[in-house]
Amino acid sequence: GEIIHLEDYRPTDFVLERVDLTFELDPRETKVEARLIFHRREGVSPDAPLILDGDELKMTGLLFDQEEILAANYDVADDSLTIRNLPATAPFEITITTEVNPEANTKLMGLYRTSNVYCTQCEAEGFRRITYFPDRPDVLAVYTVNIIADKQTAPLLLANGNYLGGASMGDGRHFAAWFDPHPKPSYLFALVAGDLGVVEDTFTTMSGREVALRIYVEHGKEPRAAYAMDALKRSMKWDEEVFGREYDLDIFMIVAVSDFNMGAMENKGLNVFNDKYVLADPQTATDADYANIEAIIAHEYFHNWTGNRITCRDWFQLCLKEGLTVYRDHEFSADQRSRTVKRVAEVRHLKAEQFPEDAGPLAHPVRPTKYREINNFYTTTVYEKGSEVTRMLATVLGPDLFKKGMDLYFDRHDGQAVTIEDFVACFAEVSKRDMTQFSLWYHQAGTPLVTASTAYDAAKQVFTLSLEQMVPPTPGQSTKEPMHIPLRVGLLLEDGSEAALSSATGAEVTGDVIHLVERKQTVTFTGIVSRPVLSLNRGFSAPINLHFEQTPADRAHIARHESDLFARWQALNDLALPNLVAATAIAREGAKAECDRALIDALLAAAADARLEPAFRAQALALPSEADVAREIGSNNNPDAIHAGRQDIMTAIAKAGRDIFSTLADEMVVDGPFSPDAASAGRRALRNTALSYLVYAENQPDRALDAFKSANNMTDLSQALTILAHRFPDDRKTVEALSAFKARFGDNALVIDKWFTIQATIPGADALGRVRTLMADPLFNSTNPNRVRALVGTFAFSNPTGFNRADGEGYRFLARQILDIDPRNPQLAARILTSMRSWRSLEDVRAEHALNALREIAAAPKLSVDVSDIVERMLK
Ligand code: B3K
Ligand code: ZN
Repeated sequence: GEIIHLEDYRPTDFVLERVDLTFELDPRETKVEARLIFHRREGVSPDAPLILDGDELKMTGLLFDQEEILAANYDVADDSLTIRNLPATAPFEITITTEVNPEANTKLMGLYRTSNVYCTQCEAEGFRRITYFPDRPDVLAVYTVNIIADKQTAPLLLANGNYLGGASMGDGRHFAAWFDPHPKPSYLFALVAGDLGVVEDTFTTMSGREVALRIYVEHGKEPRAAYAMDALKRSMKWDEEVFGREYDLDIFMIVAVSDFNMGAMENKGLNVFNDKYVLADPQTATDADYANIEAIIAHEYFHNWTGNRITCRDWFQLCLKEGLTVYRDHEFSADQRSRTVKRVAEVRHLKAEQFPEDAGPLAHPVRPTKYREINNFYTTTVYEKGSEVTRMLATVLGPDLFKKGMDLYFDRHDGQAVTIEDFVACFAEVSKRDMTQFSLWYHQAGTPLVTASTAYDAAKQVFTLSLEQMVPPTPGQSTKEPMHIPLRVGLLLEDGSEAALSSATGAEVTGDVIHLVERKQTVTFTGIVSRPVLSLNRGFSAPINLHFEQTPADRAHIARHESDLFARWQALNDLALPNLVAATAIAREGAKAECDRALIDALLAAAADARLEPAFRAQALALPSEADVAREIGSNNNPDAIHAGRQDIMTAIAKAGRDIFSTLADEMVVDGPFSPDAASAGRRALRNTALSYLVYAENQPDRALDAFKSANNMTDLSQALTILAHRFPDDRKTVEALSAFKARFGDNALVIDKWFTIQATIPGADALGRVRTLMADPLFNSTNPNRVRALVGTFAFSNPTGFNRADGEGYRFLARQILDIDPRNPQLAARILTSMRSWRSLEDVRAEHALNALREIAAAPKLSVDVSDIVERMLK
């Protein structure tokens, strides 16, 4: 658990030239032989030893150029292997034999077993659990992999690259050999062996090469991989068309497994996926599932260029591949679906996940400078804020220069392991802009706060916009420099037109972008003929918190007239938030809150506006979440009051809009066979939103029950069940619906996860008892990460009133769960524990309980580095 610092980076002493691996697979005693060819790097002292990483390894053999190494010349520990007296210049071969136990590998890092399939996960530091190795991303080598296994139980033998050949061995075993011609770091290594079904297709690349595409799933699940295959082909095409990137092997494979610590992994030519992000059909997958599958298939495929062909020099550069690849998958989804709706979903997600991280004890820069456990830095800051920084780069440069910069990056760094500085330098070079200040986005943590105020002088026809920025202090960074904040703006005039921004002085303006670069800046616009309504941070061009006291009338004007549809959604959100905050205060006093007419009118106008696409209208009607309200209030939070206040506002809107909602519920019925396309999904979303409001207005379950009974797809079915469970948890009809759902889908793990999730998120203090009961259900499985996340994770992350019970039982429960999970699977435990990252913004009584629960975890003996790193940072 040492702290690793960015400034300590230096290249390895030895250059790895080639890797030859042979696996003799066995569920409990797998033999791995690694033949590694090295030479000493020029200029390195001839005395320097070769030091390789290891983790929980048992070494059974060690050779130098096929000869035994004298005991005096090496030291073996379970986390490292040191070899001395190696040649000064000549290349040499080290052969290491290790034995590993895949079945006992519950951490799901390295080589493990899932449903009788051998599979690997090596990022970030899993390869060292397979053999001793220079396990770091700047060590790139060409790999040959031989796999030997029992033919009956493992007819399928896969590794990275192209298939070389294979044969039976006569002893009931067989072998296969794979060769990956592209030099890669060990974290991209993968091996899969077992008995799986396959879906096959082909893709012809832009230069006319035919690539074999294969998706492997459990036997019988092949039909559920069709959508993933379609998404893969669309991703391959899109990356050629938009980024000019072509695939580079003869075959591209995806394997879906049911035990996986995260979403998926971009191993070269052999992606391994959590089956949740591969399998879909109308009866079992929701529209959100389809959208996630499309996005994650694309994300992992896009890594082939942003991550694999060009990789990271060290793990501090993680956002080099992750932030950029998230940006690419966001753009892909925007092109495949609705750009505005996608942007709204992204911003909602960013604010719900990244903003709290950036405002709490786990805040860190997009490019961190130190870590204890790298697995704890696969965060929403590195991924989603990293993507926003890439988006801002495109905004600051404009599309043409951004594309030029990307092309230069691909050209210049193909085959290399590079840094954020290398990446940014490409954009500085093509734009001739000094990117030093912009780069602060990578280095300064915390969400900038921009305060805006305006004045209009009718006589002079002058409009002034005063901007001030402040970046809050974060752990380890008490003072901050002003950032380069690109703000897209619109000046909406009374007659519905927009004022030209070309007259602006006081800031650089390019197109509709104001470049805020000083701590304080005043921008003056002349020739403005009427008082304009300012639409600020259009499209969420910068990931900031904005303080701008705008009248409800101006916000309503934006909500109705902005040409930027994202800004319309933002304005509705800005209208709703003060209502929800006020309602919270009233609920805290035990009274019932009223809702402003301006909000109701604006929401209902959007709901009924047939010119707006249904998916957008659904987003407009989805009020800020309880977590959004908590963030807006900022401190001394009482989740019960937030919940009660929000219920009051929902009910008021529901009653006022009853006719509109009832019309929408009828109009938005989707006829014909199910199709997961964005337009149909949008209609379902709007219909289900309308249904949910109607249930608020009527306050009885019949309508949801009817929807549950008549649903012919999982989106409608799970939405109806959610309404029943959340609104009428103890009603006999709800209990019956829940058991009917369970009986119908009992053999489908991914749907049963939904059954757990729906119940884990039922609001109120009774939730904990329900979660405890569900943990005793035979379908609960504490070793399957998806199941644990569906019940324990969702309860902690997504049930504000249940988890934050005033008596602190929720926190104590979580602490016990973390301590129970940690010895088996530290990554999973550490991730779920981050649900407590905002504990300091709770009111005193809850905060005290949360603190005690965190202390209980911190005091436990034998914590993993993963959990102790998180808990210690949360207590600092
Ligand atoms: N690169 C992987 C994540 C690996 C997480 C390791 N703890 C998936 C992705 O971002 O595409
Ligand atoms: Zn990624």
